[in-house]
Amino acid sequence: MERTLVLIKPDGVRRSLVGEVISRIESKGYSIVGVRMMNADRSILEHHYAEHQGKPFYEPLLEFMSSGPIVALIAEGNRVIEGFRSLAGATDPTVAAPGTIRGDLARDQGTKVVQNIVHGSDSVESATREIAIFFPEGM
Ligand code: IDP
Ligand code: MG
Repeated sequence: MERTLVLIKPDGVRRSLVGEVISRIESKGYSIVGVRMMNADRSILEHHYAEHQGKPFYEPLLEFMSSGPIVALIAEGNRVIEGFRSLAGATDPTVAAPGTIRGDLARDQGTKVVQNIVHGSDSVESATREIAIFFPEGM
């Protein structure tokens, strides 16, 4: 069974959208098989966002992601990686389709980094890598 890593980012936690995000994942029919609330430290975020190192939004991204607690989730189901990316919507919340998490719940705040409520793994390889970062003891 396929698994993906979902993060509810600090903006989602601050705005009390943890239940809403989990509800959308469960309503779609996926199972939540792991959950962990945490304050992500810099080393965990550097590891998680290694592909973005050097980009102009990299430092603001790490700063934002460590600005408050996050919730890490493992969601499970056939094609859940693609399915959660579809539930999340486009990276830019201004143009993310209505009906998606980002399209319904986020907007451009004029910040250096886009605040868009959730992260979802984008491939089997990144899901495996990212789940190991946030759930090092396994799940
Ligand atoms: P994704 O979260 O939709 O997979 P990525 O390209 O992996 O998007 O980028 C990681 C995160 O970095 C995004 O979710 C968003 O918070 C932020 N980000 C991505 N591209 C930009 C940008 O062009 N400007 C500002 N922030 C960005
Ligand atoms: Mg990504």
